[in-house]
Amino acid sequence: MIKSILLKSVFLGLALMTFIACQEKKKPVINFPPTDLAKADLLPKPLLIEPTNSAFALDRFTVIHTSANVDGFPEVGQYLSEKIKETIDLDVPVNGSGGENTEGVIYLHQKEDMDTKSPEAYQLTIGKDSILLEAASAEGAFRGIQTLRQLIPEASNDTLAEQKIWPIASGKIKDEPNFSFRGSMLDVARHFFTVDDVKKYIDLMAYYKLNILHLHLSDDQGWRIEIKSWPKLTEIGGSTEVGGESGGFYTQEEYKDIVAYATKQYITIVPEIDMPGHTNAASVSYPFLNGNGKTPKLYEGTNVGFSTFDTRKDTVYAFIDDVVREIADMTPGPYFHMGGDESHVTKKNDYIYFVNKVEKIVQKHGKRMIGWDEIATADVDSTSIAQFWANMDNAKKAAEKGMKVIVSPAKKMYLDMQYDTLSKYGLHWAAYIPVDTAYVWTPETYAGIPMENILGIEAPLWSETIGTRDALEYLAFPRLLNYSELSWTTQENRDWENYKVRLGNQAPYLDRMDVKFYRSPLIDWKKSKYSYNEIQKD
Ligand code: TNX
Repeated sequence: MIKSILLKSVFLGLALMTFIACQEKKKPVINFPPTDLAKADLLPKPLLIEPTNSAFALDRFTVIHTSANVDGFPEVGQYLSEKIKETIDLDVPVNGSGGENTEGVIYLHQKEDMDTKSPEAYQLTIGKDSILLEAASAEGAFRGIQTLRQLIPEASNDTLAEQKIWPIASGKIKDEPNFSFRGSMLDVARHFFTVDDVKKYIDLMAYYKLNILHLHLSDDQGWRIEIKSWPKLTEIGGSTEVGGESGGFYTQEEYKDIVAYATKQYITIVPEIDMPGHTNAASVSYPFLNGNGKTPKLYEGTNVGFSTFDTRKDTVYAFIDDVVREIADMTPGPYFHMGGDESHVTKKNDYIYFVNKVEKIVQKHGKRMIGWDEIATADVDSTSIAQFWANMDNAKKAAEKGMKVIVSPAKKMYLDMQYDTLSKYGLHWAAYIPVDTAYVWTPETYAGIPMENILGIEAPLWSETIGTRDALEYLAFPRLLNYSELSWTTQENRDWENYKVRLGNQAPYLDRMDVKFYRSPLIDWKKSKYSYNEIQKD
């Protein structure tokens, strides 16, 4: 009896929805979930959400219209259209005809006075008939469309109807980032990762509003970027990796391709050439660089701190000038990272002398120098940036010098730290970092330096223990999403209990993207047709 009543009401519901959907154009009144914008699974959580408890119907009559003569807006509209197509197989034309009709339009509109300084700020006003996304710059519009993408349901609400509708909860969102520098780092030196691996990582970063990708391009075990004036760096230095595997490197064309791919998604590439330590691969290629008196051989192990450049040789600086010049020429972003960590066999005075010299070279080529926190022990300029990873005193020293600091504490943010003792990959020299530990801390106060000195945060992924994309994804996901929220969302808006529900609801997206993320038992992962675990069971 109960069963038949239930069946009848399901049938009636479906019939009603089909009827609504079959009405010729003219938007139906939509009164089914999701209509509460405040409950949407947005990650990172926006600054302000005001629900109006109705919905916009995304369907095959929807079009996108953008500010036409503003740099980047039409491209952002095109990007949104492509992502909608990829996700739900719906064609949404951009800047074609039909936009005069005020129903079913997504507007991407430039608004110069956003009453905030952040170029990444945006406002979304979702009504029944239109969605208005306003931003002062295309960068802001790009961040805003990530929010919009996250609001589109994975499946339409009326799968049996001819006219499918994807309802988007209505209301207003005002949003801007907590930090302007929101990064992650890939160590492509200990193990090499292909251009496609990096591009997939960039796609995922963009969806979660991260905007900096730092590439660790050289280390003892490998040199990964073609330098035309010093070809043996990649011929010899790029030939191996940890464990004796075959290594690899990016040609300049490939590097430029990565940069262009990132730029299109408003992500800045920060190239790192680590020196004066972590330079064995360079010194094997050109032994004159070597300063520790030993004849170097290719290195496939995982020890650190045994190599150094000769800091008192002019030819070493001529070499560095070429390397910085060639890389700076291909890098539109403002930064060049010179490493500077763990130079255990470089004498203190030599280290200071070296960092000062390299800083001048980096500046000469128009870039702002970043280095790991040890560089604060040299006489660095206040325009240079220290990346705090281990030594709090160095972070404080940097702030005292008026430098900006990037917060990347190994104990909280190293993506290569194991989740727990059972983790398949990773190290644990700094800590075990389960998913909650990676979220429940405060980057704003952790380093004990004033907020105005904090440029932002970055989560590095070192690759001693990972050689495949699956292994990379196991360590990076889901924790990268935690860092997206820690960097974008204000402290007042962060809450673990609330976050963990939104995180669990990212599983359908991550599965669709075929991300082999670690299904932490702390999280209730939402199931979907894309769940690879489910597929494997079939
Ligand atoms: C420390 S962090 C390093 C890296 C290692 C990493 C492993 C830093 C500046 N140096 O060389 O890969 O630990 O977790």
